[in-house]
Amino acid sequence: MDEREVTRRAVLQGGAALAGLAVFGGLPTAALAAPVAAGYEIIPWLDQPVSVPAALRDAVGQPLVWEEVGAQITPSEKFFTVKHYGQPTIAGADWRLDISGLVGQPLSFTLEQLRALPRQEVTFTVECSGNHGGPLTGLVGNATWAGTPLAPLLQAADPQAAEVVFWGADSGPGPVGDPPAPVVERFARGLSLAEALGPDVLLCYEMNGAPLHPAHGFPVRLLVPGWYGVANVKWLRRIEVLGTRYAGRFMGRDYVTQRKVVEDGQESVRFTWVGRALLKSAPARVVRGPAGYQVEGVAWGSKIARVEARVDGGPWLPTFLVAEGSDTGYEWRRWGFDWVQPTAGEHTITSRAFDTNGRLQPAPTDPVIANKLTFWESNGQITRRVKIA
Ligand SMILES: Nc1nc2c(c(=O)[nH]1)N[C@H]1C(S)=C(S)[C@@H](COP(=O)(O)O)O[C@H]1N2
Ligand SMILES: [Mo]
Repeated sequence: MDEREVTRRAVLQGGAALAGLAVFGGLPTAALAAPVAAGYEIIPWLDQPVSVPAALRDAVGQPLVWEEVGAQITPSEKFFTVKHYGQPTIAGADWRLDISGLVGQPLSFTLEQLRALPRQEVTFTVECSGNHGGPLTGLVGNATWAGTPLAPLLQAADPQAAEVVFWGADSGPGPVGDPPAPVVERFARGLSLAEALGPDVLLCYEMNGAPLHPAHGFPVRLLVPGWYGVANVKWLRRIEVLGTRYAGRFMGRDYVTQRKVVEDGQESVRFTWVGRALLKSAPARVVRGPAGYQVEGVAWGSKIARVEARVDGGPWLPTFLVAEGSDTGYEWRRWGFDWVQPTAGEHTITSRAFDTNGRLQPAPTDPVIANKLTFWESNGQITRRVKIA
């Protein structure tokens, strides 16, 4: 590969992309030091996301600015937040995590006790399942999370049933009855015991090397790598083993996908709750350098095998994957391609990801997307618009 190509690819490498050296050869250190090196310019998308609608402003904060995606890790202060019931104030010293319900041995932990237990890290791309479904498009970010594995603690509590509910400290109006009764509902999500015992499930107290920020769940949140954001309960207060399936708001009323299906010749609607993350990719930005244009993006939600992109609805082109990050399938892979001599004017860029199981990110016309009646789990292929001067 010629030197200009190396330099252009170096832009995509962003910050400390040392793993990339093996793939792309000796990158100039200057290019590694900054997300966009001197002489490079980001071309903003024409289709800029709408600002967070007033009705959602209490719940949704700081969506990702796609043009800023120039490194593997999303800085914590730029990481999106979702708070359905506001942000509870919790003093770390007073906080306790209880494991209770149908257990042989109820347990209770202080923050200090959890921090003294074996520490495990995972880099995981958290995406809200509402991302790209409605007007919002930046509800995704990649961070390195640390905590202690849940499985040994849950096992020590000797669970006697198969449903595990994770209760947050936050609560809001519980819509029971008409008119609603004056009661509140706590934020909670359920997992099966088998899911909760997964080796990567963490009681997480750290994000990108610092204690969890209050917005991200201080002192402790559940971290369930491979699942949509809603499973990752913040401000965790209690883990309860139940003898029945839990059907709170965020399992049975909200975060429920409705899809048209045809069964026995009859069209009907099927309701499924949002659970595991789905394969997805998105173009992130177009960069112009001295040697030409490069399109950069990310792909996540599964182990990424490859990503293809197309310009103006033309043939699908291969992209290169940046050799950075873990291969757990939990964190996004950055990809890019050299956009050779684009003509002046408006263009569209579309991407599609393939995972290592041979699955393909669905097109918007795929029935799995097209037959959806709700906006959750919108992992269809994304097209952005850009104008080349
Ligand atoms: N206790 C509690 N946990 C929660 C939520 C919440 O409102 N309350 N929102 C969930 C949703 S819908 C998402 S997408 C993620 C977002 O995590 P973040 O705010 O750290 O980015 O947190 C999840 N955990
Ligand atoms: Mo979410």
